[in-house]
Amino acid sequence: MEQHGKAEPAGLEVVVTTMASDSHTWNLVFLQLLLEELGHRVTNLGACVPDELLVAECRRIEPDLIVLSSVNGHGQQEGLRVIAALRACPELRRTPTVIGGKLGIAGSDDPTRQEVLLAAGFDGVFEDAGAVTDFRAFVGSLSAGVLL
Ligand code: B12
Repeated sequence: MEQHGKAEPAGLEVVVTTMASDSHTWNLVFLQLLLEELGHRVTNLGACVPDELLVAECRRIEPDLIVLSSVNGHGQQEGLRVIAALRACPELRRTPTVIGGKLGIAGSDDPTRQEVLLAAGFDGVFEDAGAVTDFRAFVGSLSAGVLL
């Protein structure tokens, strides 16, 4: 498997961020603490991150994993825009990138959302009740080198 980022035995280098419209922060704090507890290093870009800054920071950090979180209901729309910008950078084209939270305004039961986001380039979409458990398993497989 091709190696991405600067993964060391000590854990993954992870960027946690939300997107331009979203001012919620406790979701980001939660994800940072969860990932740090699992032994990974986190750069938390905070709320309302403009696309240009998000992409520039990811290019600078060259993370092993990018985690987008959104809860204000615009996550799907914004996620589609941001994943296109990330995948347009050769160095981020294959960086594992996931999105989660409350991604629309009609709850988590939109059957097409996951499909659309995965087709757009995300490696994982975590939205429903089991989101955190599934995310932990995803991160575990990444650490074990399964997806790197
Ligand atoms: C506090 C809050 C605010 C505060 C935020 C302050 C701050 N500094 O964060 C303020 C007042 C600013 C705010 C504003 C708004 N809010 Co608000 N807010 C909340 C509230 C009450 C709590 C959010 C919170 O902190 N939760 C604690 C964290 C830890 O939980 P969480 O965010 O849900 O994240 C969990 C999961 O979603 C999941 N998760 C999140 N991201 C990810 C990513 C991955 C990869 C994974 C695996 C899991 C995951 O893990 C977390 C832990 O379980 C929620 C309602 C609620 N009870 O959830 C509404 C809520 C999120 N807000 C909502 C809305 C609509 C707004 C506004 C649009 C309201 C308005 N008309 O102005 C604005 C939007 C502002 C903006 N530009 O984004 C809606 C979103 C609706 C939707 N998605 O369908 C909610 C759900 C309220 C509601 N029921 O309608 N809000």
